[in-house]
Amino acid sequence: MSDADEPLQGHGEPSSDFDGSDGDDAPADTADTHRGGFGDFGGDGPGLIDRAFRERIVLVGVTRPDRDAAATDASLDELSLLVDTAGADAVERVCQRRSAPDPATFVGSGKAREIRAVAEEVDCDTVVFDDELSPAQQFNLEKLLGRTALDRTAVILDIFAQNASTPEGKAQVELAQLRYRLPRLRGAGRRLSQQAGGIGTRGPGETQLEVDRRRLERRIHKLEADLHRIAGHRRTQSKARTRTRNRAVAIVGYTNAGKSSLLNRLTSASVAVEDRLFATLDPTTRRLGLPGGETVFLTDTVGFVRKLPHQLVEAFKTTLDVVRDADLLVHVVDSADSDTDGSMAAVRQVLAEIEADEVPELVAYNKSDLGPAAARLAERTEGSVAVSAATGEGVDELLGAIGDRMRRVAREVELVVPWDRGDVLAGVHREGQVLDTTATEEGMRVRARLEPSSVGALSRYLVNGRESE
Ligand SMILES: Nc1nc2c(ncn2[C@@H]2O[C@H](COP(=O)(O)OP(=O)(O)OP(=O)(O)O)[C@@H](O)[C@H]2O)c(=O)[nH]1
Ligand SMILES: [Mg+2]
Repeated sequence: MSDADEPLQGHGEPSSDFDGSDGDDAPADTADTHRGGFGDFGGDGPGLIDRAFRERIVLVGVTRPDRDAAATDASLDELSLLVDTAGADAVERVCQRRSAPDPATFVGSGKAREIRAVAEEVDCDTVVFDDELSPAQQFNLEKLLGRTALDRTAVILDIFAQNASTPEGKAQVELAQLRYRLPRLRGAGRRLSQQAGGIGTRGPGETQLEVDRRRLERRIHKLEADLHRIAGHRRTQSKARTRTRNRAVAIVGYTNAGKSSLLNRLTSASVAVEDRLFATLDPTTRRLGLPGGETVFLTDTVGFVRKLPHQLVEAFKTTLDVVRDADLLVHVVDSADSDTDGSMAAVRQVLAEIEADEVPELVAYNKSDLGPAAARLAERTEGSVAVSAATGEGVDELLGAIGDRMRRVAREVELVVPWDRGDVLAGVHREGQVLDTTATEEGMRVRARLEPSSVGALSRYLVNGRESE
């Protein structure tokens, strides 16, 4: 067995390639880390994680001075839903008010003892913290609590792992998991590698930890290369799209807001719709005809959540390129959500992380069939619409709004401005956003974002047939 195929010790091993091999026979090192199936991400064979029983979980939330207890409670409600989606039951919660996290134990050792007592009382297997724990905090807490300590990130990664179905989705999730796991590799470090001195190791004295780390790093590089290749393929497709001059609209929003339902409603797509968090991981694109006769490409993609792990955002960057490169975002908001503002802020934060915050946004308050909230919210927000993906109510208005916005939004064009037309060049700078300039023999070649009215006036300087719809 080559060393790349061999399971890592006690860490529910990632499969090699996309062949579904698993590491179920990895020797457990539960004596050190208490890791059960839930915290293991359970390997990733072709199917979902098989959960023999539902773990009992205690949730821990910390309220910072700038937040109130209600916000912590709301965040724990959501964590409870995440835990449920991951296949476990939240049976108790512990809250704490604290100005700054304790570097060693996050909550402080006194509070940790209290959590341990609660955990013993309710007989729970795992404690989940609502904020990301550093590797050291996680390790120390497991020692203090005598059971697995996880954070919100691990739970979200676990859900993604269960939901990933395509090779790209699986690779992205595995990459995020490995990046999360790499700094947390420990416990086995005191043992010497059984392979020390063998091919692929650095010789006697290398610890199992070092061997594991190098294997993880190698796997991470392989996944990065695979994803890069897939993204390259997608870029070629999107260039083809540019040539056909269709413009792109991306549906974004909080998880479970109804994004896939809306894509299905507007196009003939049949994306799976579920009352479940992160049902969609892979993007789906369909053609959409607008009332004005134009056609755009509409894409539904992965949903966001508060404190979406940065490892996931990073791993899904290539998928999310479609959001960054879109001409318009339709931001779907669940109007039945009790904190629509907070959810929208969380979505916008992720949009900023993937550099899509400059793309114009059209807000669609969905689920208008459930009550008057959607209409009330739409009234409050200029330019937004109320819609029901379930009944079709408001869909015509939404299509009209997308058409209007597409006619107004700036688009990227390429121009060659003759050297004797300094006035035109000045006009481009004044009216649009110049992205790039190159001096050529015929004149200044300019890549710029311009509004359609300016594009019309400059049409004689446009190049590459990218001028009009
Ligand atoms: N009542 C009502 N329910 C809706 C509406 N739109 C979606 N839903 C329900 O909301 C749930 C989530 O819908 P999806 O379309 O899967 O939501 P999503 O935003 O794609 O979710 P993820 O892919 O998991 O992030 C499902 O149970 C849908 O049936 C609506 O307009 N009205
Ligand atoms: Mg979906």
